Amino acid sequence: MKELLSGNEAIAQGAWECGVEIGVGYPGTPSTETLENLSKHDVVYCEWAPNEKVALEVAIGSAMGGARSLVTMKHVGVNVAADPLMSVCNAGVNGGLVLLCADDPSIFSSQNEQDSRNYAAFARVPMLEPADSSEAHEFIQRAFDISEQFDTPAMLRESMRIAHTKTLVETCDTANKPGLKPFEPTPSKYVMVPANARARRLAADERTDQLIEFAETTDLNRVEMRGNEIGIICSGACYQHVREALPDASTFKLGMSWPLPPKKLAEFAAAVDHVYVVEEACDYFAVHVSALGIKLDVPPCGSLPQAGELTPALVKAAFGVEAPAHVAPAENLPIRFPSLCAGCPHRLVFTTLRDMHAVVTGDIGCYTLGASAPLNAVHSTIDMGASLSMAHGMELAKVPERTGHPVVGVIGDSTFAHSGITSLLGTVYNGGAGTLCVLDNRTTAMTGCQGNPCNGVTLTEQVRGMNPLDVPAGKPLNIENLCRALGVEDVVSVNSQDLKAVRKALKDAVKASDRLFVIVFHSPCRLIDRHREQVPTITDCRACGRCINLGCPAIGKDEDGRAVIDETQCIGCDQCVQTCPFGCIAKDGE
Ligand SMILES: Cc1ncc(C[n+]2csc(CCOP(=O)(O)OP(=O)(O)O)c2C)c(N)n1
Repeated sequence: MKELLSGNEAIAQGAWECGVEIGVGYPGTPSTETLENLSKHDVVYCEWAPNEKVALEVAIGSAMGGARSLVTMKHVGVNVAADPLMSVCNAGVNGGLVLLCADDPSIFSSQNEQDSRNYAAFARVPMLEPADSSEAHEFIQRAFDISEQFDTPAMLRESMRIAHTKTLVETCDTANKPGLKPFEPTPSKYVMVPANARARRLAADERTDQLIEFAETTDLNRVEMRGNEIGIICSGACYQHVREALPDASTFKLGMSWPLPPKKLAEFAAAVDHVYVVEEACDYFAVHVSALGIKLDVPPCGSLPQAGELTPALVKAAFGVEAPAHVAPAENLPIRFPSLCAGCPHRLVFTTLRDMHAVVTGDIGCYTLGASAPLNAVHSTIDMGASLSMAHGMELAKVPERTGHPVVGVIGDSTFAHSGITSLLGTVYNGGAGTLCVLDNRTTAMTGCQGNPCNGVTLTEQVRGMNPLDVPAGKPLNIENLCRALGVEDVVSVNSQDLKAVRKALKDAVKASDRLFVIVFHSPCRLIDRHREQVPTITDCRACGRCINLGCPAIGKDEDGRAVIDETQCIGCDQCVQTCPFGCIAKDGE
């Protein structure tokens, strides 16, 4: 059957067709929908792990137990999973093991730009790179075959463009299940003590030689000769850009980007006058192809950009091909800054921290928007879990004493479960002090409201229609009890929609500067709790700007600077009612 599928949908479909038994991952744009789609197939067991390291370890276990296992994550997730990856690459597999990593060139929705192909070269595991959904569907199946044939984990890399673009895919309506492989305990293969690890390292070297031979002959790597003048080495979405920008150029499309096929690349280079690499946001091919002794040319009109996603227009510009003029957007379009939603339970915590002039070590989630104007309350966002450990570091550097401003770490519920728990443990263990806030909105909002250990809603339940607010079958984590069990003595629970309570909790906590305080703010995300209350009205506004400074998208101002409420966006959360110092905002009858 022909279907129009996104790369993620195609990978899920292909994984089901080739008999994947277990899918495990941690959400992260642009990878998230892969596991959500795979879990729609009842026969495949899928779950969200608390983080990517755990996800990969679960998949290593199920693959070792004989089940074809898929693990999914975004590019930065591979950093978290790198520890098991760098050992399982030597141990190898039993049932096939494929790690899907979704890269984000141009940083549309991430904390950095990094190219996962470097991890394949680092771990010496085969890396496949589809260039459209049809290939995504095929390559996931080929990756499992390669994994089992060569006794290695394999990686499949997609970029945002491949993950979210829909193209036609020829799908099959029956799954070809190889079934579970027998499990034979083989400690010499899986117990990575030095004596075994040394032997496995040599086995991995032999495997690399076999994979290079495979790369020379596989049809995953395709030479398309269209003339002898220009030859371009490329992969993934960049192949599509090259075809569009330079339709007459010969191409070497690498469907397998690690290991490279040295002989085949040298033959291609010899067959053309000029050989170039076209890749985005990284010099992976440039470095690895040059290292094979192939001299690469610089495009006639200058190198391609080092950072960011490529487009056909950028490729054309580098090769001196005229491109249609860029159509500038219409003038005077209203500027829309990213902001927390109307009624977001994170907002009052940030307005309070801003007004207290706190130094806030932030984290990754919707609440990163606490850094945007007019909240301007967050001073760092580095990686998941860093808020709590960085707050401890700031305390060690005596920032509160030296600046007169309290340091407060702020983390979301999913991020707390991902890697905040060990950060908190480090602070407790070392006798640290300070104020740490967990913003529990009952969901992983940033990536599309997935369940997580704090609400206990499993992936299977959610795919079957469960709301994270419903009572789950899984076990929800009691954050307060966990913090107490870790040794934090001062733990308080606060309704994050109650401004007075938010202010009091934060003021009390920062006053006790020699103690460690954890405040757990609770209130559901407005995307999972969609009820709306009466919209308030504004009378005699004095244009003080306090409600405007909430940064609520439902509040604007008229020409005189007086506040106005956009009734279509307002959900009647009362944050502005509580904030107005003059009582000018109220609901009828109150
Ligand atoms: C290592 C890593 N994995 C995954 C992501 C994708 N991601 C960004 S924020 C986030 C979780 C946000 O959930 P939560 O902490 O509950 O905050 P909320 O968005 O609900 O406010 C995830 C999974 C990431 N940025 N980095």
